[in-house]
Amino acid sequence: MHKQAKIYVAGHKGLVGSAIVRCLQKNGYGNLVLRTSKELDLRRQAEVEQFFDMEHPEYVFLAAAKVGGILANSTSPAEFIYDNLMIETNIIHAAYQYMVKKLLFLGSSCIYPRMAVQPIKEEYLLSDYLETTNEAYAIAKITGIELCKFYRRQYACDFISAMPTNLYGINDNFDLQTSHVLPALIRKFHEAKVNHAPHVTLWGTGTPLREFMYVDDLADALLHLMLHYSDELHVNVGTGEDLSISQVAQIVKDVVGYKGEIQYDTSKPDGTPRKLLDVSLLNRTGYHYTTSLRKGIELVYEWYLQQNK
Ligand code: GFB
Repeated sequence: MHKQAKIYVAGHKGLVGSAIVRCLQKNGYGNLVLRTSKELDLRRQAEVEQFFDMEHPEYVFLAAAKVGGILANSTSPAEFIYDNLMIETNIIHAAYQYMVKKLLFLGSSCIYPRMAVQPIKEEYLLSDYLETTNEAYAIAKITGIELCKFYRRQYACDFISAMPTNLYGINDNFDLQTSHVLPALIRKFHEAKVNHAPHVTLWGTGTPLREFMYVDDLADALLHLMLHYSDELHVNVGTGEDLSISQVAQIVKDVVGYKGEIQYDTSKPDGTPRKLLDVSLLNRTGYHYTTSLRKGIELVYEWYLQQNK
């Protein structure tokens, strides 16, 4: 991918898309094609084909998606499956029609079976039942992986798929109903500190284990895969390390400097007990993550304070 290549980052305003843009610009790729969802509704095939016909991007990072935490996924399954199926199908098919040189599709670690053997290898996909709280999103993302695989097989398209673990970073979603856990913890502990609240209430039991990757490390890994990986097997992207929700809550509590108590609302779902990714395939391609969880949380909290002065 030469430095003047025309690169389309679908979903460039989101947590992952904006990190990909930062990473591309940091590495000298300046010829980026970007569209907001108001400028281009990726669920409408005619609009997507018109866009590809006009712009003819050479490379595509498919980071556009409808995403959310455990509550959003479990309360809006029809939106999650419809929006994500339409977005990925339209972009992948248009990339084939308009002869995109290479496309990278982004899924999620929730594609794997709820009780998969840990750490989870890429080959465990579709080997057992999915986690019910996010099966709609998971089925849509599994379909994206299969689309890339079959377009490679039938049309020789160089379309690859990456499956990131739980992500966090600047420009995340901090809405307490729809966000993922880490931004929710940062906001909850910050607001409790500012308001001198005696306790913070978290969801579930605090016992599930999660793996967290700083989004700028993910973006580096995605550029690395775009440059160096070309095969039909999707690639897990993560740190290979996990901890409990209670443990990560303690780190956030300490970084924020909150001194009160932590309580758990067990009426809220825990979700899958664990989803640690086996990242040996990624590591064999030569990529290793660099930002520790504590450092990443410190960077995000610093950014959060700037945004909420
Ligand atoms: O990050 P999260 O919403 O999604 O929740 P998943 C992770 C764990 O944190 C769950 C607990 O056990 C939650 O119960 N948790 C505790 C909280 N307090 C909170 C809180 O205030 N907010 C949130 N959101 N969680 C998602 C999938 O699963 O993982 C998505 O639903 C996607 O589709 C994403 O795959 C990567 O990690 O459980």
